[in-house]
Amino acid sequence: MCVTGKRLCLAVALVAAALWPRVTFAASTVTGTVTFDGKAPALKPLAMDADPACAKKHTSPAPSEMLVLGNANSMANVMVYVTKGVPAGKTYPAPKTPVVLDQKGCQYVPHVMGIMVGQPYKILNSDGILHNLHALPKINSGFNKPMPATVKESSVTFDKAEANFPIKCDVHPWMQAYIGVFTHPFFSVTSTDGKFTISNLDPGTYEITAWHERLGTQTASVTVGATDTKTQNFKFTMPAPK
Ligand SMILES: [Cu+2]
Repeated sequence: MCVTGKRLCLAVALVAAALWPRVTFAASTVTGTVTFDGKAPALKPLAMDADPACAKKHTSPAPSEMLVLGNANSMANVMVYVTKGVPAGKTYPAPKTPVVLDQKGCQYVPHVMGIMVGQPYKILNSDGILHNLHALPKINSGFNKPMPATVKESSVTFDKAEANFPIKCDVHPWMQAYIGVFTHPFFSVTSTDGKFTISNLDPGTYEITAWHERLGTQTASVTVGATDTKTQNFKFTMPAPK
C-alpha cells in the first residue's frame, strides 16, 4: 500500500510502469519427442564373453546400446541442446550436485549424459572389478583412469564446452558412453520414451540440436516468448548406404 503521499506514490508507479516492459522472465520451455523413422535394425547384443566376470553379471545378453528404441520407435540417448541463441553475456553457474556415471554390469550408466563446465563428474564402480575409464575429448583434457576393484569412486571436472565426446573402457571394448559439456543448462537427454525438455529459456530464437551417436545431428529453430511452451520434435533415419 502506498501511504507516503500522492505525488511520491505516482512517481513510484510511473517508474515501475516504465521498468515493467524491460522485465523478462527466463520461463519458457522447449519440449518434444525424438523418433526413429524406418525399420529398426537388428543389432547384436553386447558380447561380454571375453570377461566372464562381466558375462555373469547378466542373466541374458545385454542388448546393444547403439540404437535404443521405445514404443512407436521413440529414441533414447539423444542429446538435445541449445547451440545458438543463449543471451550474450549471460552466465549460468554450474550446479554443485554431481553428474554421476556408474560402471555397472560392465556397462556405463547412463549411456549419454550432459554436464556443465565446472560441475563435478562423479564416477562410480559398482561392479567391483577392474575398469579403465578413458575419456577422449578434443577440446578438454583427456584422462585415462584405471579403476581397480578397490576404487569405488573418482571425480573430475571439465573446463571447456564440448559437445558429445566418447568415454571408453580399455579393458572392455564394448563399454562406451558419451558426454556433452555445456556453459549453460539448456540440454536434455532422451529416455526410452524419446522425450526431452529444455526449461528456463529467456525469450528469443534458439537453434536446438539433437545429436545421436550413430545417426548424426538435426537442428531446428525455435522462437519463444516470455512464458511459452513450444513443441519441437525430431526424426532420425538410417543414413543411405554409400
Ligand atoms: Cu570395463
